[in-house]
Amino acid sequence: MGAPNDLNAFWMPFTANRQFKKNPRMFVAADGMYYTTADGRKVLDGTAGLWCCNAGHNQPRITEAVSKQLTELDYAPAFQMGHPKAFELANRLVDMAPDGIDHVFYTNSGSEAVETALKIAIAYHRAKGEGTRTRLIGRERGYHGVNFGGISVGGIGPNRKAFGNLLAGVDHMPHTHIPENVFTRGQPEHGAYLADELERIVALGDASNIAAVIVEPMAGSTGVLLPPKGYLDRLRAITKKHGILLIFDEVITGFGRLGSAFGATHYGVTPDMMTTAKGLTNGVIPMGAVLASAEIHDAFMQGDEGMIELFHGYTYSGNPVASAAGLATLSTYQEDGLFENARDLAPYWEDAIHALKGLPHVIDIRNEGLIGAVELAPMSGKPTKRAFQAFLDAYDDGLLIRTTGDIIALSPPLIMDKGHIDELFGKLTDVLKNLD
Ligand code: PXG
Repeated sequence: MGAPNDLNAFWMPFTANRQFKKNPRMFVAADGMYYTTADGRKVLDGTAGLWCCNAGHNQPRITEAVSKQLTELDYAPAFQMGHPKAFELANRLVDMAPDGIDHVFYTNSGSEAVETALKIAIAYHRAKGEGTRTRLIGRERGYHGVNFGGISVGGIGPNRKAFGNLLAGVDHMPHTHIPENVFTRGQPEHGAYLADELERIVALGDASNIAAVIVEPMAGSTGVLLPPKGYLDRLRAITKKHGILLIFDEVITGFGRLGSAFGATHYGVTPDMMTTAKGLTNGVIPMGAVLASAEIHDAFMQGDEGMIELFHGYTYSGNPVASAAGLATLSTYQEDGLFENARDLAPYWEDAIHALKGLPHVIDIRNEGLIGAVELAPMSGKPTKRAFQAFLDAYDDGLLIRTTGDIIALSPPLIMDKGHIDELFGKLTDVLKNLD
């Protein structure tokens, strides 16, 4: 048997395991905007954990709600049984969502929300008598979690290459990251025309064979790619014209990241379904949710009322403890005005991040709401190394950032203030100045 503190047994996700275990980085506590490391140092959380702790750490209302729920009702069967908080949370989510999005299907993660939405899309068309609509369309550089559907519609090469045939019947639109838009503040001017690529795919595959298009309104994981002005509207118009469902993957853009409840509300474009997770429970208890239009939901509510309408669900769908965490999280966002805080701070954040222009290796900077990216020129012959070194140096300096390729991504908790922004970019400036 391994000793409790032996690091060997835990096969860590998306981690260079051998490198990590030689020189581990451990957090042992967190409060507000800061983590505490095993050696007692404070680290400013520049990434809200993994883009999920939007209300910061150790939020008393969430902690209390979870503790209380554990003693009141720890678990209730998810199939053919219910408990009040899952219904209450669904109503709260629908109230926050754009008009027309009226139903919630619970999952345990963003990846499962994506699989669920893709399955619902295909089954919806079948329920309407259009069973040939099975093809799915994603986008290059898209991240939709790590399950088979998600990596199939996703567009990140390394996440796909080792895993065989993936799903059949998938096409990809081009990503929206074009050189004309470097150093743009907020939404880029150029690139709405890239949505027209969908017309090309429709012409090749025929709309009668296509179930859905899935995109992140703002592509987070690949390194913060903002939608060009007019792009999402055009995608909405083309999908509608062809009877294709539009799914927004809002796992990162949901719950205030852009200064509004969702990317859909921020950009003023309403999809047919939205996938969420992360900020839904402030990352405290795993939970995801698919938000769907009444039209989709109602297409299933046909026939014998005693029959199960959708053969899909998880043991932990709407788990009571996760539901309690979700309710307390939404109350915290609302009562503390955190989405408004993100919106109010956004101009200060924008100025602070763009002030990094001119530092060594910086080739692009992008931002919106409380999210941002600093793209570095890769070291010759060693992609990802330079940004990862920045990550290690920042951690040593007491700042948590996230890197993907040679892009530094920032997505702090929405409780932050101007002092935290100054601290974050002060530290990052020092790191970038001293980077090889
Ligand atoms: N969709 C989107 C848009 C995401 O960003 C998922 C689905 C999957 O969610 P789960 O809960 O299954 O992980 C995500 C997750 C990063 C990073 O640093 C991004 C994610 C997760 C972990 C790290 O870019 N996105």
